[in-house]
Amino acid sequence: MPDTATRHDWTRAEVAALFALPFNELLHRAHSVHREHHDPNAVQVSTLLSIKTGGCPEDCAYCPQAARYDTGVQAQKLMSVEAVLERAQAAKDAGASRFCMGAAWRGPKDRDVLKVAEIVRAVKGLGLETCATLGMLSGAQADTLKSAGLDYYNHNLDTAPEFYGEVIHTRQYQDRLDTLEHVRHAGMKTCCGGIVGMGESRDQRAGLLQTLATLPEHPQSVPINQLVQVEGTPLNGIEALDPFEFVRTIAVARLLMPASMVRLSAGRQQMDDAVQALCFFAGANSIFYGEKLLTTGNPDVEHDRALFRRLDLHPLQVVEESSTVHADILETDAAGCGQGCGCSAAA
Ligand code: SAM
Ligand code: DTB
Ligand code: SF4
Repeated sequence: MPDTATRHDWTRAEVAALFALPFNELLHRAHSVHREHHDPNAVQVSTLLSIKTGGCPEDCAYCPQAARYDTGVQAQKLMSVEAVLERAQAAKDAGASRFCMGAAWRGPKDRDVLKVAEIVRAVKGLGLETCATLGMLSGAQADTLKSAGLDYYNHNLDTAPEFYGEVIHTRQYQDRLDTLEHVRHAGMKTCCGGIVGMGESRDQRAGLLQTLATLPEHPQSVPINQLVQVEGTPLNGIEALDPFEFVRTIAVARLLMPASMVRLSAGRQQMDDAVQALCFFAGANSIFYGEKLLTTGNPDVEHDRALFRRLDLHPLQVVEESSTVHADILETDAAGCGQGCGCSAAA
């Protein structure tokens, strides 16, 4: 039987042993744990918007928004509240339950935080869950965002501690851990994961997941990104990861953090539908929905609607304290099962 107790003391060797399980055994265990904690047919749907694009001073070797790489990304300043609100309304109308806003900053200035706080208040007012990823935050900045109604803060560890220095030189792993501490202390939920396919070893993928699973609390959302290779970035042209290794990473994340939402994040546009289906079986239960991530592509909406239909998946309805955020990315089917999946099963 799978070990279903939620643990915070995983060792690297234990995590590596999970990666080394026969593929079918690993997927069986991960799916069993998944079913104990989640509806296996429900997928949480988030939409992502780049509210401040490009021109970033950091040197993350994967990122098209770093100013130092010639990637063709045009730097843009912070969007206005009105412009973001329009996009948030469109995301809500398209069926997203969470709106995630990304900014290409090393960390925001205090005056930027005040502007983002205004944006968060407005988006929250639409009845959407809010998430932001703005780089490093001080404790006071995290408090300001929490007061504005920010539900989640996305800040990824990205890779194993010992591989971090090969990918990013302009900040330290400890800086990431410190920001996560400020976010937790402010009372926000953390969205924290990483990127695979950057040339790391399997043991280093295990190291990333072990670090995530031994944080003071498991991140409520765990985005697993597959590297999107972008021309002009140092990691462009690197050997692509075996898709089954990506599925294994999702499965191990599910086993280590049973109650968290595991997001099949960047890289879906480059991924075969069958691989995505395996990821959902292995325990992924969240996606970004909409044609763009921050600067790169995501599957188009029609494609995802069809995929949900083909796999009988339905968008997760998020229950908030005072209301339910209804997520329905498919046409309503009055005669269907009532879960917004467009199927013809009776309620
Ligand atoms: N600047 C802030 C930061 O780095 O925390 C927020 C925005 S940054 C673009 C958010 C995350 O996007 C990164 O931590 C990384 O995990 C992910 N990301 C960036 N470029 C990517 C790529 N080419 N492929 C996959 N994930 C990527
Ligand atoms: C996360 O883990 N992945 C998203 C979100 N958090 C902000 C970002 C993916 C970015 C992919 C590259 C791009 O579109 O620029
Ligand atoms: Fe800047 Fe974030 Fe991109 Fe790194 S990942 S270059 S910090 S935008």
